[in-house]
Amino acid sequence: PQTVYLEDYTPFGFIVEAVDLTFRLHPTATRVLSRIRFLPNPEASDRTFFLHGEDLRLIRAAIDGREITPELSEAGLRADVPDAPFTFEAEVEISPATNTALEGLYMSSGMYCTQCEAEGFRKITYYPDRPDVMAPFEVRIEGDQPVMLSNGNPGARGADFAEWTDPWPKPAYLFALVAGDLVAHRDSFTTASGRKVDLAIWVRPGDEGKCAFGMEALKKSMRWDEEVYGREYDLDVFNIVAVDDFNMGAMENKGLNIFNSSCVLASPETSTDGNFERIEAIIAHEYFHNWTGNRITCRDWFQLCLKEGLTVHRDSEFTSDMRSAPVKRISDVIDLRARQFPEDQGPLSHPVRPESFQEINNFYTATVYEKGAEVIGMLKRLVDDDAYHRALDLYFERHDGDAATIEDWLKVFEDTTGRDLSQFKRWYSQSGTPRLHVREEYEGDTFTLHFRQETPPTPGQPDKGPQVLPIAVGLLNPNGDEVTPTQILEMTQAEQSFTFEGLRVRPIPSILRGFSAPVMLDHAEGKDRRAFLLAHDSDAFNRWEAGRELARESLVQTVLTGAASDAAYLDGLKAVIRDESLDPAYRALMLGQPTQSELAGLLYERGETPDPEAIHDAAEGLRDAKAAAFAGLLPGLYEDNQVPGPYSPDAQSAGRRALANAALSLLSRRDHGAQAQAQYDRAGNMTEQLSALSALIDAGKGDLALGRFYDQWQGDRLVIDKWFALQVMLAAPEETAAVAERLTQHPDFDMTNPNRFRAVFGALAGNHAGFHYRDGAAYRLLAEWLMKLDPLNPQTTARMCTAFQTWKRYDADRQDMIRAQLERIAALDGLSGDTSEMIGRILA
Ligand code: DPP
Ligand code: ZN
Repeated sequence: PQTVYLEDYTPFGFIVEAVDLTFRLHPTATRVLSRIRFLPNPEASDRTFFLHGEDLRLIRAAIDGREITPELSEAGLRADVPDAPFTFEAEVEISPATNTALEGLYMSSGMYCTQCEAEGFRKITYYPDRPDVMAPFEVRIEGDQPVMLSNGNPGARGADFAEWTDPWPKPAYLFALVAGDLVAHRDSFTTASGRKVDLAIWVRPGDEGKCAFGMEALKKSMRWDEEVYGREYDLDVFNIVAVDDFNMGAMENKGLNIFNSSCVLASPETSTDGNFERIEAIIAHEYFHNWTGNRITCRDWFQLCLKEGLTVHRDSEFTSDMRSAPVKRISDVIDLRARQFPEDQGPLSHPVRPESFQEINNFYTATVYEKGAEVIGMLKRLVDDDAYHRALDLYFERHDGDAATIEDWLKVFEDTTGRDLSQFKRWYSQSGTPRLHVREEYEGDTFTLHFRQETPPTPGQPDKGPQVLPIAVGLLNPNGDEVTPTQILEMTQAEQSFTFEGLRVRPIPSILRGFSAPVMLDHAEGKDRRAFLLAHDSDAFNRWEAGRELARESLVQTVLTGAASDAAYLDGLKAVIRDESLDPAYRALMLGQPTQSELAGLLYERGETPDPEAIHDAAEGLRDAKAAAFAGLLPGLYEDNQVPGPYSPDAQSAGRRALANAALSLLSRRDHGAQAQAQYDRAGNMTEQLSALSALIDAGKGDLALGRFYDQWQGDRLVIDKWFALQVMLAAPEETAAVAERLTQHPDFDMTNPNRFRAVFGALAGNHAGFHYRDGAAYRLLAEWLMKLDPLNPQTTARMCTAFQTWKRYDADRQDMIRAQLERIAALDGLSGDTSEMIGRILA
């Protein structure tokens, strides 16, 4: 595999003026006819005419109507072309039905669909498949499918053809085609300037009843983007299609978003509250890409964070506005710590804007997306909301229609605010999670915070410079009142101190409020201090974080010394969860505790070798301790938060269910699942059904319910995914691998469906103590299945290799076992470039 470097960027030698495509659909022999108008690009020096193309059978090619015999290779086509505008034509044949990689044009349950980001269009026809080549597309689809869709606005159509015109120049990665037996859930939206847009969600017959929620989310997103960013939709139609076999969550193709069905189909009976919230966020995310991604796209794939970081930031803002902002922030930080921190602290660490790659599909990562969004959040904090929106207005005005870069992005902020962002730019180029250490000093009536930052070495980056850190700080009085409201301290040096004058009593600082920078904070506060902040902090995030810190410390002490769960933590937590003035969703988050994987990372960070079984026992012990300490409180909490009446997925109701179900999970540790069984028997929605089932499995009473659940839902692929995942996720450590292996033999296990594969193996990797069980069975099982999947679907295989990314944390025996499995995969004959790059980086 070849490595591509950011610094090697050069523009393409030609401009594409217009693209005309005709598809003659056939499962194994689809013909794609292209007519592409090229002009010499005055800004390019290299006029080599090379078009990407992979797995294509070339039938004929012509330039200006004259047949040519181009030079073909595995990667594409080269030809001699005139030094003047010309039309290139080609006819190729492809086989969607045998395309198991789910990249390019493929079939999913009899339906044709496409996935072209990042480099899938080259599997459809010969084309300069790079995001900086943008052109308007005309598409004609010929076939006998009842519904045939592409990007843009609909044109002529007949019984056996449909035509589509997309007037907005776009890169090939945003091309889409869908054809099949589909039904529409329709609606419409009138834009701020009064244009009516026809909206449709297309699904397989039988799924019509699962579209209403997604449609509402789409309309809310369209309105929100007008109100908050001044961005209107720009075509006559907006189509969404649900597809069962899809590598990603969803794809923002211009005017024709394609969704993994798990990320759009929703009904109270089959979807949990968590599913509903996620669907709303993903619909918003893909819709927001219409401006941040499509109208303004990326110059090259190194700039992926330009559209992804910004669009994740925008969808987080949207969710905060639609639901609870503190709950969203806490959830985002939980997710960042679970997915991005381990990546940034291990062998796969890379900058938000990577500088080289072999396979771009391997860089659709938590770092590019979620850390990319954190970087934008910091920028906004540093310049303030008002300047942020002025900078965004300038960005849209200046770069509409462009394929832009991070330099362009930062320049609009510099031009708007007059700030120099050259040091801030390190957030895009420097990998690794900064550690922020803080020391307090109080003298006279002056309180000083001394900060020190450092970022440990990461692959390819031994030395780091200090980063710009916006540190949100507030000060409290010992009586719990806030004496200094939140302010942003802007740290730019390796060591820096900030003073607060005129404080007659020593204040208690609340540092990094709202998680104002994605760092690991090292603040040697005692337990009492944390308990104080848990009781009094006016910043909802830091109040939660204080509880989290107490929980972490309690768990670490249990692991290292066998100490009992911390009574101060349990007392403080009790006061919070019984406080009815607090949002139930927030209280439910308070009842949660750090994941076992997070604890393993924390122990490793402190120079200890994490023992997964000891961590598992400590985590279970803390749950038991909560169940005992809150025994008097839980039944009331459970009863009071039942939500009567018909199910509604709104944030309020979901929050109450979350709290009731958190209570249920603790209750069932003492009543052996009696309450959970009662809930299972009467459950009227998936949230209640699934949490009851989890509590039953946890109490060792799940077998009967699991059987009933399967019988009830065996016709519903998405629900059966939950059935697969739950069993592996909740299996006892010593049984986890065996449970997963048994499930792979189930007739419903289908490795070619990414959702099903992830249901089993994502859950296997997520069951920390089970995955790392000392016999190594789970390592072997995962490796075996990755080797089976790689020839079929390299993208999903490569993604799942991340299960091994934390391997250096563990003891020598586990490391040996994991290394053996990684080497076994690496040695596989014909291993894909995707997987080979991932294994190489993990082993390096
Ligand atoms: N479809 C993926 C996303 O929206 C990649 N663009 O993030
Ligand atoms: Zn995206």
